[in-house]
Amino acid sequence: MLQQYEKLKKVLSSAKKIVFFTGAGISAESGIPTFRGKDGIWNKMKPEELANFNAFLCNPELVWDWYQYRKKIVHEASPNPAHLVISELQNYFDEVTVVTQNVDNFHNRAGSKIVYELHGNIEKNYCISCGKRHDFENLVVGEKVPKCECGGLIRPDIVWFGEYLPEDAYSLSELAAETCDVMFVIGTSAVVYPAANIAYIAKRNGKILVEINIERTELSGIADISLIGKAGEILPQILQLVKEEKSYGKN
Ligand code: BV8
Ligand code: ZN
Repeated sequence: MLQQYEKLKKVLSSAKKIVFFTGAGISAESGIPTFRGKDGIWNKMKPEELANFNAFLCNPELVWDWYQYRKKIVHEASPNPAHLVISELQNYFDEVTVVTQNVDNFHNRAGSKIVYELHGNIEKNYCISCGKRHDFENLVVGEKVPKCECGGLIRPDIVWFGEYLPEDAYSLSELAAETCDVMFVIGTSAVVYPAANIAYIAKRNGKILVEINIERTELSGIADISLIGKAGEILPQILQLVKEEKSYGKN
């Protein structure tokens, strides 16, 4: 592991643009359950039962309630040291971009400035009829599933299975993967597509891939550096490393 850190220190000393590609594992230490781990939420129910548009049409209350429940967990939790370090690293590199599959809004709450949310954001909603955004205001409360003034059902602004990812977020993420110096892949099983492509795009463009995970994944075989451990413990060590190499403020 020490050798991996030495290698990482060298890579970071000359790096200018960093991308952090994150998944549910980076929020695990905030108390947010992951999807596929042993305590994963997909073990209790199948994605197709809840995280898809048909499920919402068939049973809007069940799906709406599930997201309200997850939003409550997110509101009672906070970004952990992993999110906070990623935000702090913005002071040591020319550009720090976050590409996240998570919908928990923690990277924004931690102060990261460039955040591309490939699967949406649990704080955002829109009307399925007229598309109007309903991020809290003018929700026709009282009814189980809020309705838009036009009468349409309001849904979470989250990308469900079988739905396209937001065009701008995905293309900007591809560009970041093609133009960065180093990509950190943190807390993802890398089984969901097209999001997982982002790591392969970086690799195809000859970027250094650094994986941080508590276990090996589909990506471990192509990672240049693989740090096994909790993101909330490893990221503060990486910040320490950077502070030894770079001074605060744009380098
Ligand atoms: C699409 C939002 C085009 C919902 C999510 C076969 C049939 C049908 C579809 C497909 C298929 N094959 C491929 C597909 C496409 C499908 C897909 O990829 N399915 C997979 C499951 C096989 N993808 C789609 O449907 C996408 N859309 O393809 O559109 C299209 C359009 C029309 C018609 C056809 C195609 C949309 C995918 C988005 C789905 N939405 N979430 C919600 O959140 O409620 S996916 C869900 O998985 C989350 O967003 C999550 O972010 C994402 C990825 O999971 P991870 O983040 O990696 O989390 P996971 O639990 O898996 O892993 C956690 C990791 O952390 C583990 O490795 C663990 O070891 C590690 N860890 C744990 N603790 C720590 C840690 N690491 C570090 N520190 C710790 N402390
Ligand atoms: Zn509407």
